[in-house]
Amino acid sequence: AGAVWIASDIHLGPDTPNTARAFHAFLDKACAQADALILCGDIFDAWIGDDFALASPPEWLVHTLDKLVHVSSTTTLWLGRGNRDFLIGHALARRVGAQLLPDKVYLVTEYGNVLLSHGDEYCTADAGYQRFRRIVRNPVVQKTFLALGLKLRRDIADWARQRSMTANRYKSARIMDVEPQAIEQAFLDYDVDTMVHGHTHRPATHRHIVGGRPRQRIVLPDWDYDHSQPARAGWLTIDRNGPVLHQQT
Ligand code: OKV
Ligand code: MN
Repeated sequence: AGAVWIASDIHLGPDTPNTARAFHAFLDKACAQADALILCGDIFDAWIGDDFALASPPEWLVHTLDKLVHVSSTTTLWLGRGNRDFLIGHALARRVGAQLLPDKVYLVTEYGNVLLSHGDEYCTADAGYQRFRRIVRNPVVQKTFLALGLKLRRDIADWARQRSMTANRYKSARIMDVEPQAIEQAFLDYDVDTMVHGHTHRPATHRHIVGGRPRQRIVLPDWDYDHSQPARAGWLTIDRNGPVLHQQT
């Protein structure tokens, strides 16, 4: 009892049927064993508004929505937004019976206090991304985007994805990872010994000494059963004995 399960970066979309299947199997297991399930961002590879998804959900999405409804009927479901599905809103949360999480979550567990987030906010060395983030997170910009027709929203999303792929080709691994200074500051600001995030797709448990105290930062893996060989997936469980990172490769 008292187990929290956490996963992120599943990146579901129209061309990830195998990842969806693996994720649905994970949801069944979480239903049976977790007291709460937290999905902390990028469950979807793109999200251009709840209205698009809910009015007449595409085939690939229907099954996932039903699964999430089933999960929330059995266990507490929390939904966080990532850098890709940052437009997820209360309509989707209501549709699947989940609660929306704020950007940073101070999670009180039987094991101790944990700072949980998607993780992109710590990638402060990536100036191009942080600029994109500031723009698309502006409420006025979001409201304007959501008022556009579906076709135009799709075209803008395609354009943004193309642009991002081109830009990322010239970014080093260090720039695309979290910035150590931003991590240290978060440990101090939130006064926690454990941080959990996803986003970087570099699963690990990092040991840090910050403010003279040992701390740990657990990075969740991304999921891919469609484009990667071998397939990858994973999640974190936290109960009174502490966090355990479960990895499937
Ligand atoms: C999400 C990312 C595409 C990274 C655009 C205002 C704009 C929202 C949007 C468009 C894109 C989400 C909603 C997507 C994340 C990308 C490419 C790179 C690094 C505006 C509000 F443009 F009008 F200002 N978007 N989509 N990227 O396709 O899901 O995170 S998306
Ligand atoms: Mn991400």
